[in-house]
Amino acid sequence: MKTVMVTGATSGIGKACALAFAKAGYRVIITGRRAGLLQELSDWIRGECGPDRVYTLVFDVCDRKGAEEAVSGLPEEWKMIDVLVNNAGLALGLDKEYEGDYQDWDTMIDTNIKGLLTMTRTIVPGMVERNHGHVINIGSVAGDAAYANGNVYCATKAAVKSITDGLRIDVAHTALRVTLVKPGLVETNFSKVRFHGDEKRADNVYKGIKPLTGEDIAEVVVYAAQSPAHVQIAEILVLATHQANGSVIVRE
Ligand code: NDP
Ligand code: 8X3
Repeated sequence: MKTVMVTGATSGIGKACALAFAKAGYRVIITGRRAGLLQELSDWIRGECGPDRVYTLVFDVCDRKGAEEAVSGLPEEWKMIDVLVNNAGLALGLDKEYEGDYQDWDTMIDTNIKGLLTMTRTIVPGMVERNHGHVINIGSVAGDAAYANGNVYCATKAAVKSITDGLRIDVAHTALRVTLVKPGLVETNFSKVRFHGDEKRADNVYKGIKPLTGEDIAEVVVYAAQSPAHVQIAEILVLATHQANGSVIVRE
């Protein structure tokens, strides 16, 4: 049975990926900072899929030492990770670059870029050693081109694109596969987090358009993971039907 690790599995796309992989027969390592939500998800997977199908790790991807210790503390039977889904990430603020908040910038860079790199640096050496593995990074349409007030968030996702392409080059001599999934508007907690808990402002992001769901993205992620070993889905851009790119959204 294959083992997948999903970072940021407490909510949204990560939670949907964890559930989709569990339903597809994988053993799932779920990670995030909120232990209570991971416990609920773990209980559900245990109940529906079996007691040995889920393992929980609580850590912050920005805490490099904590992340490394969490992974190295996995029981032997969970250490051989077949698929790493680097999903944990966030946007904070939607401000003009010359008015942005330093703390928001630091948190986005530390999480979306440095956290993803920490997980890659921690998990991929074992994959290379075993000559087997798949890294699936969650980028964004925001990484294709900057949109108004998106500046630093867009830059972090452009970095995820470069980091993903770089890894694909660096493991091209192995059997590892590297995939970038770039969603457009997905209705999750993303906008609530971006607007620091302002639910009204968050709801407006999805007004007048049918957004994607976490499940829509999870289906694509599982598809990439399950493609034959000689097929490397390098990059997928997934948009809602009335979204054309990061800036063009046609609302009713
Ligand atoms: P959610 O806010 O619903 O989920 C974000 C997840 O990331 C949570 O599980 C959260 O877990 C985790 N996370 C955030 N910071 C950290 C951290 N420091 N350490 C560990 N886990 C962390 O948003 P989405 O599901 O929408 O976002 C998931 C990914 O998808 C992000 O990378 C986002 O940029 C990307 N994305 C989202 C889109 C959208 O429209 N929603 C579109 C394109 C890409 P916890 O708080 O428990 O730690
Ligand atoms: C999330 C999608 O367009 O809100 O990356 O930035 S968007």
